[in-house]
Amino acid sequence: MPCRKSNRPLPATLRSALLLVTLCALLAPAGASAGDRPSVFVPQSLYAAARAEPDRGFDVIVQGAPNVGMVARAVTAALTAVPAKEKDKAKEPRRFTSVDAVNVQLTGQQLVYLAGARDVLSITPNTRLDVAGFLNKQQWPYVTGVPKLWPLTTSTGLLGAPVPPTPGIAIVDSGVDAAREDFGGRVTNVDLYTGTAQNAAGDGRGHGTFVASIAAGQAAGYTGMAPSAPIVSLDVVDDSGHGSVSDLLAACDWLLANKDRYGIRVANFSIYAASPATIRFDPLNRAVEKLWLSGLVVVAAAGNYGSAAGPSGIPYAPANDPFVITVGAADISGSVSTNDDFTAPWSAWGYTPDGFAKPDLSAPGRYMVGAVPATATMTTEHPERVVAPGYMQISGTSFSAPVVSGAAAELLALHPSWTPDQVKGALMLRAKPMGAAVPRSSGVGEVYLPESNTLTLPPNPNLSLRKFVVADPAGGTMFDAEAWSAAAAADPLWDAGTWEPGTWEPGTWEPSATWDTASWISGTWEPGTWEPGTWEPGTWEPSSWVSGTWEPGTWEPGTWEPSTWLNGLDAAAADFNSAGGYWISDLERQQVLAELGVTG
Ligand SMILES: [Ca+2]
Ligand SMILES: [Ca+2]
Repeated sequence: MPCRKSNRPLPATLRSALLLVTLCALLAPAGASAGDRPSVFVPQSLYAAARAEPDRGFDVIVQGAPNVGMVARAVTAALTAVPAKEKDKAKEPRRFTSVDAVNVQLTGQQLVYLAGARDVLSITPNTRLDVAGFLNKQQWPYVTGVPKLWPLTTSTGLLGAPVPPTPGIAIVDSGVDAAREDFGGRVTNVDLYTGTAQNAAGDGRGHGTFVASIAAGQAAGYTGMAPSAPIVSLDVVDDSGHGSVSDLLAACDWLLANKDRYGIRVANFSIYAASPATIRFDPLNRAVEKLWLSGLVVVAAAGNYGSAAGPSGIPYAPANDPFVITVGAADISGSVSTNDDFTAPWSAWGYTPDGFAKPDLSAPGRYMVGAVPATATMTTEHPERVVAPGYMQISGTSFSAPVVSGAAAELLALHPSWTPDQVKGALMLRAKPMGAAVPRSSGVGEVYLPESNTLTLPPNPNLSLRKFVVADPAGGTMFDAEAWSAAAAADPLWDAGTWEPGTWEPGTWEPSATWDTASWISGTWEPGTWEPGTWEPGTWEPSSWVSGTWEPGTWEPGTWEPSTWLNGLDAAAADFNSAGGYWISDLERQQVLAELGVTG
């Protein structure tokens, strides 16, 4: 029995001990009985932190083993056996009656000591979020793999702040209902709407609340991608679903001026201008490029004007911009595997007027369930889409974009040094092929976070554009679209010389089935597809109004599919639960205590 307490000498290295831990983790559930239960469940990140900082305080919940009722005594024993220094002594332990558990502040040393106590079941962080809330009844979060990252990004330190901190996500939309439990008080609302139509405080439309809940909701059963990310809502859309390019530009201004103050590193645009645009002249392109070059990851919805008949092209800003991450909508076919996934028939794809292939990648976006205020116009106009009080089921690239925005925030929490280019490269390089998608319709494939997260040096998919980044007379840098245009017109192979294989990790590049290497090498711009005549000034519409971009394509009839819901704790959810921690063997605990000079 490899997990039985052993009297053998301790292994020479911790590596050996960890190997045994792994084996125990695999074997314990089947072989362990109550009598020889080997260990205590501790999230891996918490245990590692306790090991690294034995004198630091950790605010934790210690839960007792079933039917023992001895957890308080075990905690007291630990506090006595491993006394904290006077300055580290914290508040009195708080005992609960509904569960045999104690909330206590332990030093790292005390935590390690308690991790082997016979009467303890688990030691988990006293998060400011409801741990049970990190569960989504839908399948789409498990397609992205994000639940595997939650244990790394949602634990909290002594002061209750997430460790590591997740950067803020700006939701440029119709506003966000800040009072909902979905957001746990993480929302800052900024009203930038200057039109004359009704624009209720919070979110009179409902669209922005839905988008925010997909990106960063925390409610039980409806957890979004980055449940501890601060949310900054920039309201530019009125209660009927309309806004203006002018207000969108004002939102970009606001972000440029305030992103650092609010810790914002991701901006979500599930919205696009109604007039075709070229990056040579469009102010919205210029504005989002400025944000990108200033360190902000800009994520844009591809649009819902696609057709099953063939590519629609991507003529609208900001989705047409080569720098930003443009996201198409995947239909996950009611399964977590991407083998049967395909591009939603209304999800736009194809070339931009400047010849760039879009979208860059895809994310689940069909039959999504998210938060909408009960009084919002989306609810009153489409009551048939309400699947639970305060929650609707809708489809659209509007809801694929926040999946990627949340994914970007998760990656930046774990890799704070990554640039927007690197975040885009990590997401694209490790996207999963969509087995049933029309070639090229999904970009490189579907976002899959666990593998993006393991990259150490993500490639820069915007590398070929970088030589056109110049000093901005107004400060910082800017993209010289005219210089790029001239170079592209003069030389169809304009970017061939900028390709640097060295930026890729050897052997990591795996072209997806839906994207070929040639298009990637050319920075998603294909020689020969760019024609100056593609964009005609005559196609401009004088109106500066942004259309209600989520309608009508997203109100699909008959979209309700019970099969897209998880039934209880299925395999995907169970995978998340087991991925968050490991079982610490008695052997390892003894070794750690020996290192600390404590007798266990
Ligand atoms: Ca609004
Ligand atoms: Ca699937």
